[in-house]
Amino acid sequence: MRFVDEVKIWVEAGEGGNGCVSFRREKYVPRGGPDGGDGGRGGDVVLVVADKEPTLLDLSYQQYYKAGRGQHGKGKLQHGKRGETREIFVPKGTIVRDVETDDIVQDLIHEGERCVVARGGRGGKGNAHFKSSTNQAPKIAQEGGKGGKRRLKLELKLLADVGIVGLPNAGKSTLLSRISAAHPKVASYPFTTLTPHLGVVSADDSEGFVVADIPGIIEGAHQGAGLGLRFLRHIERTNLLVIILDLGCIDPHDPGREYRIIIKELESYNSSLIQRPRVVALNKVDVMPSQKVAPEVISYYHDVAYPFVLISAVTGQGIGELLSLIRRRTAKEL
Ligand SMILES: Nc1nc2c(ncn2[C@@H]2O[C@H](COP(=O)(O)OP(=O)(O)OP(=O)(O)O)[C@@H](O)[C@H]2O)c(=O)[nH]1
Ligand SMILES: [Mg+2]
Repeated sequence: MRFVDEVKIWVEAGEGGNGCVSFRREKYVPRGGPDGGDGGRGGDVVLVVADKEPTLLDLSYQQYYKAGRGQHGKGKLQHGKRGETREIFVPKGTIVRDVETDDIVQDLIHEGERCVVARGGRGGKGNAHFKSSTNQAPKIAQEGGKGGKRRLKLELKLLADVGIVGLPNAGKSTLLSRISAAHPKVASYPFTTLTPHLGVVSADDSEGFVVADIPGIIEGAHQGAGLGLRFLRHIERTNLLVIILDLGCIDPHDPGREYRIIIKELESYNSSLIQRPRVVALNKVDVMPSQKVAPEVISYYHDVAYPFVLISAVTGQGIGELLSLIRRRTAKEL
């Protein structure tokens, strides 16, 4: 399935129905007064958060959404019916912006949350409202108001507590599938993961947390290399980053090379990401037993990227320690 995390749409609320000009006509009631009913309000356009929508995919097929118009008023003081509300379902984590002003209209987080993005026009008043001592038979009624219309940009930023970042092939997806029930694709070539995946890590004694696995980033991603940095938006809301590195790729003569690339790319995307608490996981320790890991590598990570942990996403070695580090580091936020 395609993963769509940005769309632009037009929304237009319904016009209000017109008020009615009518006079009471009944046998034995000569010159019955004005009895024109009011028009109904136009329908609103409302965004509704629904779990069933994992991405903004459905909205990318349709760009224009209009709510129903209010019915016109009728004689005998009958008011027009309200126009039908137009509901648009969006995933959790959708940020709504007005394209013209670029202001955030709403950040939609909770299941069932609703946000009126275009208000229906008011219903016009029927002539019954315009009767006065000097005008007993008004032949005027009000037209319905126009419905609001605007262009919106919807941006999905997944809601996760922990984000896994790393170069392609480092083992991000393997780690996610190890610690949660998610099954992202794992393969021995770079850029296996093309869209973000979420997994829930459950715990017996405390609340579980949500982990996001995103596509790999490479040097120069901020200039568009590889898949670029656009997927980093899905870890922007996390409380902690797990930076995962492939031990086999680390050169003891320059043990920080890969690590620095990741930090630099995170910084180019959003400098607040490098202030985020983080844990470094040196992966694939099964192919390089811990006692064989060069002391330069250990001392570099000890000094520069503390806390770090040696893990194997395949055998499970060090995963318990990684999870307890994650829990400890996020204890305040989670
Ligand atoms: N030996 C060993 N291999 C691993 C380990 N973790 C991952 N791998 C292998 O490394 C390769 C890449 O793993 P993925 O989980 O797909 O890596 P990724 O970081 O998600 O890669 P992209 O999605 O392409 O960015 C696969 O062949 C995995 O089987 C590990 O702990 N030990
Ligand atoms: Mg992957």
